[in-house]
This record gives sequence, C-alpha cells and structure tokens, in this order.
Amino acid sequence: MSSDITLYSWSTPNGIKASITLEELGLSYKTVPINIGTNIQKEDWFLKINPNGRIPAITDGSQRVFESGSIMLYLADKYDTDRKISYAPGTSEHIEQLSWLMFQMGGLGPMQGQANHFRLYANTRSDYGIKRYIDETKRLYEVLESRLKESAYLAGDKYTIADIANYSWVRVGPGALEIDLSEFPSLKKWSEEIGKRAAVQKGAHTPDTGKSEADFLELWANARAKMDARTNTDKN
Ligand SMILES: N[C@@H](CCC(=O)N[C@@H](CS)C(=O)NCC(=O)O)C(=O)O
Repeated sequence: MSSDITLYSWSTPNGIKASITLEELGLSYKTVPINIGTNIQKEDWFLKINPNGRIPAITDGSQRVFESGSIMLYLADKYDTDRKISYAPGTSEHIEQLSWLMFQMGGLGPMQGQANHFRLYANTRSDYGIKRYIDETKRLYEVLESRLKESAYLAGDKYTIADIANYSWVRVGPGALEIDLSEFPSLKKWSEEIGKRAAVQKGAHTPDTGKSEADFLELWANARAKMDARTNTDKN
C-alpha cells in the first residue's frame, strides 16, 4: 500500500518495533537512518519530530508520531483495516493487546534497557545494578512464559503488535545478556516462530547498519569481557 510515511530509526529493539510493523502491514515508506551513536537524535530538526530525542519516530504527511508504542497503535488504527496484526477496538482481545503492549513499554523495554546498560555499556561496574536489572528482566520473561503457556500469542490466538513489541526485546536477551531461553520454553518457541517471519527479518534490519548478527554477538561478548575485567564499584 502506498503511503506518505517516513521512518526515522536505527535497528535497535525499540526501533525495529516500528519497522517490523510497517513491513507486516506491507506499507511503502521512506527510511531516514538515525545513527544514535552520533547523536543526530538530539539535533533541533529531529526534536521537532520527537521532542524526546530518541528513535523511532515517524511522520505520515504532516502528522508526527513518536514513542514506539504509539507508532504501532497509530499504524494499526489507520492502516490495519483487515486486522492482520491487531484486534478490533471493542473486543476483549483488543484490551489484552493493549495490556501486553503497555507491559512491554512500561516494563520489559525499560528494565532490559537498564540491564543492557549496566552489563554492557556503563563506564563503571556495578554488580548491584547488573543483578537487579537482569533479575527483573528474567522475572518479566517468566510473566511472558506463563501467558504463552496458555495462549499461542500474547493477546489471543493471533499474532499482533503486542507480540512484535515484546519480541523485539526478547530476541536480544540471549546474545546481549546471556539469558538462556530454554528456561522459558514457550517463550523460546514463540520467539523462534516470530523470528522466521519475512516481515520480521526485513524489519529487524531496517535501516541496514551494515552489522550482522555475528557482529553483534562479538560486540556484546567484548563489552561483557571489558565489564568483567573492571573492579566492582558498589559501596556498602
Ligand atoms: N520509550 C521510547 C524509548 C526509545 C529509546 O530509548 N530509543 C533508544 C534506542 S532503543 C534511543 O533512541 N537511544 C538514544 C538516546 O537515548 O539518545 C520508545 O519506545 O520509543
């Protein structure tokens, strides 16, 4: 379907929620790569699109949309008229979809993001921070596991934007944080199945940063080794 959508993004867990949704809906869109390592996202022109200075954001004609969750809801509302990846408002599944989307936006994303920060990127080593956020991430994976034991997908028997949002973070848990997904068998199966979808494979590499999965695994392993070599700086 043709559209006037421009995606401003980088292929990070939050960024790919938008690109996978666009791909799943078969929408044509322009991509403006925002390499967050170079801080373009803090420039004035970009703050007019996302005042929060983060990716992803989209414009659709003169409409700006920021925050990955609201981008997904916007795209589903406006373009998913066939209900390919969303449930219709007014249904109980629609409320489930909203609940699991918000679970990701308010829980899994921020907590796993902090786990990544303390485990990989902080310029000081805090074993307290590492444990606190990895434990919380695993607790949230257990919540997903319980749900997926009873339901094929998070909102019901259909794959929706709620699955896309949570999948985008779960996919990097093993590689970045050494979380063993076999401890969460239903989550593992769900994640592997979602990972096979063509739209997911395309969206997960949009924009193309030139880095492969193997490059990321190496990058994360090096970052962990560097952190492990430091002395813990927690004060008692
Ligand atoms: N709640 C926001 C979070 C966005 C976010 O944290 N994006 C990260 C990439 S995953 C980012 O832009 N980081 C660069 C920065 O903080 O300057 C959303 O879901 O859109």
